[in-house]
Amino acid sequence: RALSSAASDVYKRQILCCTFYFKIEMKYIVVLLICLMWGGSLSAQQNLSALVPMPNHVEKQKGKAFVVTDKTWIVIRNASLRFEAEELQRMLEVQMGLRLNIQIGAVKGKHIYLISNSQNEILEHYRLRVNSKKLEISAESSKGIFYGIQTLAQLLLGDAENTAHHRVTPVLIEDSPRFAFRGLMLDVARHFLPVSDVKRFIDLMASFKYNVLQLHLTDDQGWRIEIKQYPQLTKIGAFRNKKGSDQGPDNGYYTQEQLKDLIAYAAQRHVEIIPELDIPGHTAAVLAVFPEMLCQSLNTVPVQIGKTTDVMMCASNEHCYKIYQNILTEVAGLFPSRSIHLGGDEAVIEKNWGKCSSCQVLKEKLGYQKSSDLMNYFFGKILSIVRKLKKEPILWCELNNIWMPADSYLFNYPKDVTLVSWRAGLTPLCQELTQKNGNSLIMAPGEYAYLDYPQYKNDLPEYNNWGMPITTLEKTYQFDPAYGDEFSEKHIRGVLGTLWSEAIKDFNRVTYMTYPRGLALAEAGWTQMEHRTWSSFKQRICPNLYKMMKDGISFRVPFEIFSSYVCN
Ligand code: TNX
Repeated sequence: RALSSAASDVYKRQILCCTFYFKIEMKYIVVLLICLMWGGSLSAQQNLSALVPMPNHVEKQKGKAFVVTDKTWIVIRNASLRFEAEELQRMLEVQMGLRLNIQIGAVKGKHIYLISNSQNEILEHYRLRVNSKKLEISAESSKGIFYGIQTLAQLLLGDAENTAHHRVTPVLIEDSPRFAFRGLMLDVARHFLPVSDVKRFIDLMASFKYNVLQLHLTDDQGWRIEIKQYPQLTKIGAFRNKKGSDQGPDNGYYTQEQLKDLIAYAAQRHVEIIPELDIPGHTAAVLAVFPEMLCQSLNTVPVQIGKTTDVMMCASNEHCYKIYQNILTEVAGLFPSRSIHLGGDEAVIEKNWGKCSSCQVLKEKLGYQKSSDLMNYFFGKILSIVRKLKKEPILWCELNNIWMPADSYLFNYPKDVTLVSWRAGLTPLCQELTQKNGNSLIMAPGEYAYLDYPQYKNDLPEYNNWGMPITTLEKTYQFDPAYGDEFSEKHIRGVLGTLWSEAIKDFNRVTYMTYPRGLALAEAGWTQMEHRTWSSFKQRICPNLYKMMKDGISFRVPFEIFSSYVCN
């Protein structure tokens, strides 16, 4: 009976979900029908594994199940694991309908134990042991405990029949990630997302063991972070649509108080927020506020905040460095992350510094050959500010970009800069360069990790406004962050999925573009290649997508991978 009432609940939710989608756009109807049929077939399937990312060591155990009753406690030794215990309590209440008490101290008996032996938050390993006598999650950090809880939640999700009877099947899982950096990037500059939506995004990503959220806070389309010393930055730079409302999609910004709250919210879920302030290109919003940062000999027209433009900060202009010194000081004080991302991508150098007389004078003075060499000067000054603030710089790996002669490198990245490989086709070069020079590398290659690219032919063609390549779920799943080179793995920090938002105006679209490809990237970041297979992944994502549907989270149904065996 428990199962059939759960199933009818499921169907009610599906109908609700259906209405929800229906309201968004008529053309989703076909997708919805597939959802419904799919949901139906899933609710009949109670034993599917739902582990995503796949843990790196799973041993099935013989013996009887652990039975959860209303007398089972969640036991922690001290209050340092209170948040994790409450997470577990919430999860069990949703999945089993039992609200367990949390006990602090040394307790014996058939209970659920969360044991963190130290508080070394760098260590992400956890061990999950289930037998008839106890259920225990142990780790070296609260982060490890949190991940053990996410794994337990997925075990219960994939074993619905036992879960409905409050049973947990015996198992031993020893797990730690392949890469320390497992991130997603939200571009809140092109279209703004309110704090509440970013929090929902964090909830979801944390459940798949992502640990970094990069916020792309500034671009040509908007400046989204309050800087106390320069209130005009948000007063003007955050409002490109004069008639729009205060909070998105075109307008809006985060106050420092909101950001503190968001950072703390993310930290509880073991997600570090890395701020990105993109310079010297992608800067129309700041240049509209501070025209004195432009190359003075060039620009007579006021800069418009709006579309991605060619306009750039001026390398030879001291205002840039003074203003950014102040901005970066506030940013460094606000974000506890050790990293600051400074962009450095798509700088249209010849059109700007190449035509600016004072940049040319500076180029001669420094003995540089090309205008692009001024990137060394520009970032030399900016990076020394960042170092004094005790932060580590990250930049997009921009080697020989499309505005440069084919055989020239843009500039020499100092060793302490972590680079992010992003441009399709350039990853092997970025890998070679960083390995040779000793820089760390984060992998966000366009071929696999660009979440703004369409997921299937003709999927939302109205948003594919600049002919972006299609990146299917299967293609994303093929991503090996080491590009098959185990020797270069050591200098690779991890994986970043980037959701550029020129065409993404609301939270439904954000999650629709992110999932299910975000599940494939989570597994690329966490799971060793030998434990990854596409056929197993295709099955394991089903219960997770089904849960998202029940939770009212929009995602793209990957109908192209359906066949009778996938969800059966
Ligand atoms: C390139 S990726 C950009 C972004 C765009 C994106 C669109 C990168 C470092 N720069 O500014 O939004 O392509 O796919």
